[in-house]
Amino acid sequence: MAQEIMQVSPLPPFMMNALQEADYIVHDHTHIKDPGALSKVTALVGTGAAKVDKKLLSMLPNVKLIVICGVGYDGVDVVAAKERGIVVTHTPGVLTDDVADLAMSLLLSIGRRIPQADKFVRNGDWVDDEFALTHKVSGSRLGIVGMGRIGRAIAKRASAFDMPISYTGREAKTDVPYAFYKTATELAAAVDYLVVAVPGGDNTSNLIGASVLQALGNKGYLINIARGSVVNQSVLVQALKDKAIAGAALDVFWDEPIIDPELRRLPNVVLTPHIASATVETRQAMAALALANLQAFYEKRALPTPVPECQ
Ligand code: 8YV
Repeated sequence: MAQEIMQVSPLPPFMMNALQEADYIVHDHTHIKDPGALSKVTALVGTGAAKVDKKLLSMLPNVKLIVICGVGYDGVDVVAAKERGIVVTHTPGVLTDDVADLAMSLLLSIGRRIPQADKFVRNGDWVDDEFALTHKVSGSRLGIVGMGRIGRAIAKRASAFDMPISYTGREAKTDVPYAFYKTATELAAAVDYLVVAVPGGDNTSNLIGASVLQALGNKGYLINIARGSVVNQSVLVQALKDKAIAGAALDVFWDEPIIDPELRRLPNVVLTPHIASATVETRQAMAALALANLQAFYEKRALPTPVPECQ
């Protein structure tokens, strides 16, 4: 019998196709309202952008699984899910390289002003002007907020650029050779580039605020490939306007895809549309892992990648 599942965010076509090929009946939560139909749904599927709160869960009496196609699941109320005996899965590991690659790309882009240089050439400005000198990236100091899988992959890449690496996190790790700072503010004061690589959610909301940006200073750059919620939006925009920091390169935003017009107008930013995991190879691997979790659940096998709280 075909299983009835519900998508809780738009799904990429190859995820949708894979679900349909595997014979799942996929409902869309923006269309299904009838309680009889809702009670047939046994699993929810969404991307990292999915919002699954207590209210939504209360409409779905028979849901037993939430499958997130993404490593971040901060939109899911895991506590409420666990109270109901619902297991949450995500897709760690398969996107680490892509996210770290984008973090380095953003770091180089903001440091060497690549988008601005590209615009300079396209606009014909080169004919009677010289592009302003930037600063050397190799050998500059990198601070990573969050030394998890992605933080480590960024550190590995930055090591090849001879960047001294330090980090902050809940605790010092015994298996990395990098300097540990207890707070993001102390870390920011010691580096040229500060990369945010922590999960979103209540524990990290507004972690990067005024004191961190002040410590980073007018020669420091902020890079965020984690979640917009980790950085205090208005404080960052003000710091960029005042040139209290040198610049920011952001792949994630507070209310994406709606971007603060003030931020869009600033010259000292590089902005990308949440593309850290957006390669064909990685999105396919994420979809395959999400599907593997779903299939394991219905076949009553151990789930490949439950979130840590559900292990
Ligand atoms: C995507 C992400 O936004 O994995 C995450 O946490 O933010 C991204 O990979 C996403 O979930 C796309 O499906």
